[in-house]
Amino acid sequence: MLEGKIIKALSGFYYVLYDQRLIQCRGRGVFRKNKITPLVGDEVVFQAENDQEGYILEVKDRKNELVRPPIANVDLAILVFSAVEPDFSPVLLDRFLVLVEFNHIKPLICITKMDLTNDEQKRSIFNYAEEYKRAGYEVILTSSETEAGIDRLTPHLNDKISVFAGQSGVGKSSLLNVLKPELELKTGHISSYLGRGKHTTRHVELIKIGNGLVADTPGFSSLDFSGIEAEDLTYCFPDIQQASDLCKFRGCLHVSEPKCGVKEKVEAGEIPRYRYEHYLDFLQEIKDRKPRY
Ligand SMILES: Nc1nc2c(ncn2[C@@H]2O[C@H](COP(=O)(O)OP(=O)(O)OP(=O)(O)O)[C@@H](O)[C@H]2O)c(=O)[nH]1
Ligand SMILES: [Mg+2]
Ligand SMILES: [Zn+2]
Repeated sequence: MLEGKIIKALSGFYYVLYDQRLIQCRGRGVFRKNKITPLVGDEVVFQAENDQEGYILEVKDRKNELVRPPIANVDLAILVFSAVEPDFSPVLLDRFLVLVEFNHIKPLICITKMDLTNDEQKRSIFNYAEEYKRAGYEVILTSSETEAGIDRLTPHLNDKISVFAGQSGVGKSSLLNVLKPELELKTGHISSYLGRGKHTTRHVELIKIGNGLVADTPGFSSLDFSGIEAEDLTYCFPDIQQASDLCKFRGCLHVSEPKCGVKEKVEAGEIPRYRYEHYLDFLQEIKDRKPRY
């Protein structure tokens, strides 16, 4: 029995990376045994029938599992935002950060298209970058046009499964093309027409970039907070979580409770007010959510 990682799933076959080779496997036994459908990213135990084919016997415990796109064991989410075209959106960034933290994935903030910014826009982005670093995040500023900052991005991919996430048109495919020119991914409007709106059943595949594996489809195609409860939200904001140690009441939601450490840090300017406001907006969104049956 051997162990490997599924890097592609297509028409009933799972392609398991083992010792630099791809073994085409069937899921025989797995479904009946532990009722688990193998996913791209899974660590599996398999039996080889020869050096090209085999069958999967067991799926190892997952550290996380994304639904759309279906990938397991994602280590890093590269949250791609453009500085301009479209303008940088802190509220959308905070939304992605919550989803990523909730799924126990490490986020990396990448703000790209820096070549298109004027001085004032640069200052604003530098300022945001500082604030997000202070909140505990890693931030990298890049341009796919000039390739500035790309060398700082590459080492983060090593020895991990990564997904790129971000709204349409921010420059995800352009970044991947710079990281791996052989990919020749379509950029501009074409990819949006092909990839968005309809439930495409196209397969997910992990591609090798440097020493890491990167999903070829954008992570987090749904941005709603289903599954996240009001009490979870504090833990999805590392800066708010840290400040909450100082809250007088356990279970403080930092809204109107007295002696709230979070509100004190906001007043003192140590937590940016917009982060706190996004927290409140998201909390309200969760509270307003209709129960689903
Ligand atoms: N000047 C400049 N243009 C960029 C940069 N990155 C991307 N673009 C342009 O922005 C547009 C959108 O880039 P894409 O890479 O296709 O964006 P995407 O995030 O993959 O978009 P979807 O596939 O729709 O999700 C294209 O016209 C790119 O040429 C950059 O760093 N600088
Ligand atoms: Mg794209
Ligand atoms: Zn509080």
